[in-house]
Amino acid sequence: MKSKSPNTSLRTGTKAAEIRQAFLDHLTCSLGRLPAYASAHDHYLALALTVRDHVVHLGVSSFGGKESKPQRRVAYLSAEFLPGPHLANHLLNLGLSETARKALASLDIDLDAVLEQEEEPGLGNGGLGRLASCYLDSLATVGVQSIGYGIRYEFGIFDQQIRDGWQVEITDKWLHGGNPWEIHRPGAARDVGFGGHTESWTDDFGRHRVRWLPAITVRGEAYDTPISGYNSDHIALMRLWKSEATESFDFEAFNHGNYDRAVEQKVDSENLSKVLYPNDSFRHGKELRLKQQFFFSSCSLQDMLRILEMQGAGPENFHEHWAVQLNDTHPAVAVAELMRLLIDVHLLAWDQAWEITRATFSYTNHTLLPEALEKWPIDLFGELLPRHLEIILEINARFLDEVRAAFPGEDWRIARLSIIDENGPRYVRMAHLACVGSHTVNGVAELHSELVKQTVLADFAEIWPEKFTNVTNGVTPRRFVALANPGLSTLLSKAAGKTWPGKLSKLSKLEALADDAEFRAKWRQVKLANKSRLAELITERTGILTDPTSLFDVQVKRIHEYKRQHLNLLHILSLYLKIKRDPTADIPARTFIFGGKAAPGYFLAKQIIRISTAAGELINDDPDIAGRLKVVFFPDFNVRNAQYVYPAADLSEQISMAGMEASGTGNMKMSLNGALTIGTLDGANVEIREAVGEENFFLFGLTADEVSEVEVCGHHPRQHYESDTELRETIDFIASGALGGGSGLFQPLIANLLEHDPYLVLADFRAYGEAQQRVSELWTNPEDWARASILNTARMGKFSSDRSIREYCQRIWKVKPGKPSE
Ligand code: NBX
Repeated sequence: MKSKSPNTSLRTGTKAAEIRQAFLDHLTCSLGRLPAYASAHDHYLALALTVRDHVVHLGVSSFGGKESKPQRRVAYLSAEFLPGPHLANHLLNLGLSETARKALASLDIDLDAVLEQEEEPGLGNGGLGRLASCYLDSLATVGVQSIGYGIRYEFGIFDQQIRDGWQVEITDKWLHGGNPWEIHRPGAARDVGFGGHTESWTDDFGRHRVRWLPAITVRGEAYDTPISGYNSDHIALMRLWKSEATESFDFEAFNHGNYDRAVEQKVDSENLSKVLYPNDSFRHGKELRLKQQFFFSSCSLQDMLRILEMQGAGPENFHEHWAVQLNDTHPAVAVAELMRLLIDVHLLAWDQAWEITRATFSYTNHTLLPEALEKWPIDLFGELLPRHLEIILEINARFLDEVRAAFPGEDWRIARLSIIDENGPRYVRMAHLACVGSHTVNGVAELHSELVKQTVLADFAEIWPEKFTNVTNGVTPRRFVALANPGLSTLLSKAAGKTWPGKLSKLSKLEALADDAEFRAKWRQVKLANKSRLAELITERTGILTDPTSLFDVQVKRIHEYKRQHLNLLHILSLYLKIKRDPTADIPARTFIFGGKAAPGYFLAKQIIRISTAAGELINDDPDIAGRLKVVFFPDFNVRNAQYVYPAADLSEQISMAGMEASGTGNMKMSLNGALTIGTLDGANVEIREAVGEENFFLFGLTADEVSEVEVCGHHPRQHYESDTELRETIDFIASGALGGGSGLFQPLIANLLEHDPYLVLADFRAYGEAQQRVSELWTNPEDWARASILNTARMGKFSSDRSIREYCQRIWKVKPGKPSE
């Protein structure tokens, strides 16, 4: 039974008349607008402020009360968040969508036009940032007191435009129209030091102490965005830090008449949170990046100590009050910072501080890519954070002493485990720091968690096997089904009851309906409507006409060689050549949809975008093809656009080289929306296939073990080229310049495939083509396809982020959600 809460009336009892009045009040009093002169954007701001009031009310009661025994809270430290537009999501969570629609309609305002006005906060690159936002959604939903800490980048991930077929990056000015969701908290501001030196002193008990005298201090200003939960009285907070210059700075420099220096330092301080690094799979060796990482880690830990003090507890109780999750190694420096705060500032003894630190942190690994593993040159680290380097060296010395004692004479082990990489120029290895400083380390899908233990952290897994675990990622069904796919949602509610968005395993009730022809017809109708909606958007954004009755074959994600968008493109071009050779070839109509951003400096990824736009230019208007194949590059893939794309997918392309994609979450979003997957045994694909049934999943390609074998034995991409006629003709066709731009345009990509092929595109080409053939065959039988589609949705209950969060709560954070599980 649902417990009765004092806030229920706030949600369900709210009338359209109340919303209408609050909206008009905000329009007049908060925005200073006469309703008659208000713009669509003013309408958006006024409704956002109205809804924010409701959410903040819930927040104040869920965080505010004086509890007899405060619960352990969760702090999710993440350099990235990708929440997507807030307004529609809050309305859904609060059960106010229809009430708000009515309220606005009574003023002749269309809610959908208002929702269109919202600018989404693009404070992340891709999967990792979106996962952080799904997790805040679920933390609020299952009822855990939690704060997601991060950086309030002034410029988020760039907006992508396609010009002459190439990606062009445009600055993301997401704050330009004002941000009604955030609340500035001047009282929570914290100062963060950089540079300078350390000195020793002796305390009253004659103990040796160290203090850090930074050369520079930057102020972190706190901005809170409330995150509501579905049908929940809890909210989570997203607390983002903005860097500013401290006044003391300006005064000092001004007083010495050094205006230039004062201005320079002000600019430097403000630059810290200016811009998100736009790379999702490559370490940034830049000093500013390390500054960002330390800045938000330090502000966040100081904030947790401040809250602890308000609760009347001391730093020795830190771990009892806070479970801190490190979202990859980006905030790993927090391990050293918590130690510093405990021993230098709060004067705890080392051993006690270390116990607290290790009981506090846990670390999630999201990648095995060697080029993404963070390491910092020791000199750079020492200059920026001299005290932290001392602490890290001390942590390392003590840790390695323990290893030496346990494994005498095994020096190789010491070198491999050390937090300091000493093979050549010395580096601080952040994954090692995170692992040593955490009680638990997890990967994000079963296969990935195994590979973490066998590869990047193998030496740690050997000495601490119990530290390692898996929590398979999940996605929020609220945003990615209930909001994104209202047609399907209505059908799901009728078939499985209305509670599925909060209890996703209820979808299993659909299974029985897969064999019901009438239900299948409705299912197909919904999909077709979603495809028509996307087709319109595609025409609006690209001018390309697509046929919603064709198979919508979708690959949307960051552009990266390991994700192998070029494998998909080779297949498309091979189909094109087949039809050109034989116009009667039996190939059902398909629309290939790509979307995703390439890191601005990643040349081959940009070539992949260019080749997909070139394929579209070649194929889309070719009279011989007569509309049977279309290729679309959908520009500026982001959370908002994703909500149109996922519901329209028939086929979900999850074709990374096995062992490379840690989990994937787009794979979950599409399968949940009834797409069938064509995929390798990589990341969460393995578990998706297990869940939906192998007969409802198109598997192909080398396994992770086979890939490692090929890597050990060496491989010869040219052999595939030479032995496979279809592959050779396709590659030759690209190399001939037939895609336009001259024969040299795609030479780098072709040369890369033929000479190196690091992600085994050519090795998997044949198996991929055969799997695609099976896709086409099933597609020609719409009833069978619909049955498999229904079973995909029905069996995806496991992949709700609520399930993931409950696992973190139970197995890692040791906190009890307020809402009992299903
Ligand atoms: O994290 C992604 C993985 O590639 C996905 O397989 C996984 O599903 C997802 C969530 O666990 N990793 C990712 O998105 N990484 C980054 O965004 C990233 C950002 C900055 C950076 C390195 C990686 N320096």
